[in-house]
This record gives sequence, C-alpha cells and structure tokens, in this order.
Amino acid sequence: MDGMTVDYNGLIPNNVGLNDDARVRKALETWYPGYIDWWTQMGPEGFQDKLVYLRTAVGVGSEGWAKFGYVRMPEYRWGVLLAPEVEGRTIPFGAHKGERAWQEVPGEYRAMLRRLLVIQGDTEPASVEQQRHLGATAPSNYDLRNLFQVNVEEGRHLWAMVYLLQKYFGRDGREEAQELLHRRSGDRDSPRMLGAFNEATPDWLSFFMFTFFTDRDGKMQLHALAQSGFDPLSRTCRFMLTEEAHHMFVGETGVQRIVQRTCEAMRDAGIDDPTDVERVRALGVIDLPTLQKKANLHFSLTLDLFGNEISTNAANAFNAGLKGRYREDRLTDDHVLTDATYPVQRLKDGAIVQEDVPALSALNMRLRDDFVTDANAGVARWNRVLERAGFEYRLRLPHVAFNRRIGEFAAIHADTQGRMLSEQQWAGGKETMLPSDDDNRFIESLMRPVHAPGSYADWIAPPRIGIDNKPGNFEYVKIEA
Ligand code: BYC
Ligand code: FE
Ligand code: FE
Repeated sequence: MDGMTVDYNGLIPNNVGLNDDARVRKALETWYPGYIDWWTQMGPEGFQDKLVYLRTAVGVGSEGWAKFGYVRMPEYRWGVLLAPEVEGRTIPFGAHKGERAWQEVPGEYRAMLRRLLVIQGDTEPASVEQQRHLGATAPSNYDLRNLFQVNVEEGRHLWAMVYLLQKYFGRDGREEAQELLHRRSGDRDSPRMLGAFNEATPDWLSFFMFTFFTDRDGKMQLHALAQSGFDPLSRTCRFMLTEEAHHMFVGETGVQRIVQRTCEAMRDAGIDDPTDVERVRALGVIDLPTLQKKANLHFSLTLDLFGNEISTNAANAFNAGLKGRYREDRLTDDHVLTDATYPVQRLKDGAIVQEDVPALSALNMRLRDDFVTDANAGVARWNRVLERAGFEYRLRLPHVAFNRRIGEFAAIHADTQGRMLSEQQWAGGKETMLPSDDDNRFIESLMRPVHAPGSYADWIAPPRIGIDNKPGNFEYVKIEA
C-alpha cells in the first residue's frame, strides 16, 4: 500500500497497514462494538435506519479524497486515516527543534502526550452527544444531511485519537479509549473534560454557532497539533483538518442563510429598524439582536477552551515539541521563543490591561488571538449580507473578557465592550447580551422539522449550491426508506 489509498477490506478502513499489525488491529476490533453501542445510544436520535448521502474518505491525497453515496449511519466506514508521511520531516519547534520527527512516543513526554490525545479525543464524541436531538427539528433535508455528516466525521475523529492511544500507549491507551466511550456530555458524575462540551445544543441556531465557533477551536487546536514533532499525531491532525473545513462551512453558511432570510423578510415587510425585535419576530424569522446574543454566548464559551492566559502546560508542550503554534511552519522567528514576549490582555489591579509576558507562557493566548482573527473573517462575511441588503446593523464579536469561566476574567463581570460591571449591573444587563429564556423560547418555537427535499423552514434561506453539486430538490436523507 502506498499510504495514499485506503484499504477497505477489513472491518476498519485504514491507510496505516492494520493488516500487518495484528496487535493494534485486535485492540481496535475489540473496541469497535463498544463504539457502535455508544453511537447507537448517544449518536443521532432517529434516522439511524435511514439512507443518508454521506461522504466517506477513500484516500488522503489533496485531490478526490472522498466519495459520496447513500449509507445508513451505523454502517458508515469509520476509518483510520493519516496524511502522507513527509520525507525527512524534522521537529519544527521547541527544545528538540531540527531533530528527526519522532515515529515513537518519546518516553519523557509520554504523560503529556497522552493527556493531549485524551483531551482532543474527548471533544469529538461530546459534540455528537450534544447534537443528538437536532434531527427532529432540522430546517431542511439538506441541513439534516449536513448535521449527520458532521456527526459521523466527529465519530471518525474519535477513531483517530483512539488509534494513536492504542497503537502507542499499550494498556493505558486501551483504558483511555474505553473511558472516551464512558464519559457523557453534561453528565453530573462523568462529564466530558472541557466546559463547552457539557453545554446543551438545543436548537439549530446553537448548532450553527457551535460549528462556527467551537469547531473552529477544533481547527486551531488541530493546526497546533499538526505541527507536532510526534509524527503520527501530526499526520493524523493534518487529515482531520481536511474534514474540519466542512464543519466550519456548515456553521458559517448556516448563520449566513439565517441573516439573509431575516433581511429578506424585513425588506418585504418594510422594516428599517432591525432592533424592532417584536415586529421582526412576528415575521417568523430570527431577529439580528438575538443572533448577536447567540454569537456572544458561543464565542465566550469557546474562548474558555483555549485555557488560561498564562499556562505552563502550554509552555511545556511547546518546549517538548508536542504542540506548536498555528502555522508554525510559516512563522519566521526562532521557533524556540526563550527570549520572546507576547502581549496578553490581563486583569491588573481591577483593570483590563495589555501586558507583555514571556511568549512561551502565552501560547494559549497566541492561539486564541489567531482564532479571533479567523472567526472575525467569517463575521465580516455575515456582515456583507447585511450590507448588501442595505442595513446598517452589524454583527460583532464581544470583548474577550465577556462572560468567561476560565482564566483571569472569570473573576469579574464585563460587558461586550470589555467595560467592567458590578454584580448588580451584570444581573441587570445580562439579558441584553446573552440569550434570555424568552429569546430561547422564541427560537424553540421556530424549530419545526422540514424534511421534504427542496423545502426550507421560513427562518432560513436555501443554500446557494447543493452538496456534491446536487440539484435543489435532491433527497439527501431518504426519509421514507
Ligand atoms: N474546561 O494550563 P491551562 C475540537 C484546565 S475542540 C475545563 O491553561 P492548558 C472539537 C486544564 O486542563 C479542540 N478545564 O491548561 C470542536 C488544566 O488542568 P490540569 C480540542 C480546563 O493545558 C467541536 C488547568 O485548567 N482539543 O476538537 O494550557 C466539535 C490549567 O489550565 C479548561 C484541544 O483542546 C476548560 N475549558 O490548556 C468537535 C487540544 N481550560 O491539567 C471537536 C488539546 C483549561 O492542571 N488540549 N482547563 O488538571 C490542550 O491543548 C489543552 O489541554 C487546553 C487547555 C488548550 C484545552
Ligand atoms: Fe472533530
Ligand atoms: Fe469538527
């Protein structure tokens, strides 16, 4: 096998030569029934027996890596896919910079690496659990299919981490792989590891915001891990990123289509003031201030996923050569950073100030800043819809101190502009910045399923083009079959 094509002959499609690796193949085959149990219990509710037009990876090269076809989700071919090996790759950063990339786990960093894999792995099934009820209220057959595509790929991302754990971490790895199937999003006794993955995703606006913001944390973290000196991790993440692009597409275009529909409805009704919430809602579309509040919520929850402003974990992972920066290979500094500083927004004597701190300890913030830049580009594309429709209203990302539970700003209240608020001001003003019960009830009232091919719920515009260039009335999920 050349490593570019995927072997589909065994139970587990792969391009890692599982056929010749009896130990790992057996470990994965032993894990498989538990995975299917988890998928059946915690994966998409309903629709498991329906044919869904899904893409499946058939190769890992940059062109034509996927094929589309109807599959029942439990029969999806989840596989182990690594991007092609780069000949002579060296460790791109940290204390081991320039040494040959590791093909085996460096003993001294075993625990650190295992922790990174487990945290990464834990988020993947968590998101599937969070999204499991959404099929019942999908705004179209097209959106239903996209939800399931994201879900099966997050399932595959779990496989990706489980493969690394089982291949490189022996018994500990097998135990961690079991634990990944046992924790549950939002569970009191055995929750998922990171905060945002224990929140509910109750409606489709939340889903689109989640895939826009939270999957984008996935993108940033995967980029940082794709730089890893541990080559199997790098190759795994590089391939995961090709799938991740679709998740970001689903989120960005989902919100964009909502904005578009709201603008059309306001135009048709002669509404010039988008903040006239009652009138806009009476049209059966989502008003822009509520979209803004949902964005505020999901942005702030996602910022928490970047960890603390100052982090020795992050410095250690970088020094060790395990987790790099976003596009480390395109940066032009020394890639060691022992003498560098980085500006970080901090809380000092009760005020938010920018402070230069040692760059190594600020790596979480650097990645978070790259995330904010990346997210802002998407927000600008939403705003172009508003601009074209002739509205002055703009969506914007809130200040990083707003609504935080991790890091320095967890200790204070701030508004979306970063102005500090007293407990009382926060309690009084919260509902103007975050979705209120009333807002959530309104969104919920719109969540009625539209499953007929080519039809769309009234609050969302159809996509410009179909998946795999299919026509508008294509039946992506065969509801009757
Ligand atoms: N919730 O030194 P610090 C994705 C803990 S998303 C709970 O700042 P560090 C996806 C932290 O664990 C990408 N606990 O931490 C998206 C630490 O605990 P210990 C997921 C938190 O390590 C959508 C302590 O606080 N991948 O793929 O620098 C759908 C000290 O903090 C949180 C990764 O995250 C939190 N939010 O940074 C599907 C990559 N934040 O060890 C999938 C791997 C911090 O002292 N993970 N803590 O007990 C990492 O690189 C790092 O673990 C983190 C945290 C960036 C998450
Ligand atoms: Fe993922
Ligand atoms: Fe994703």
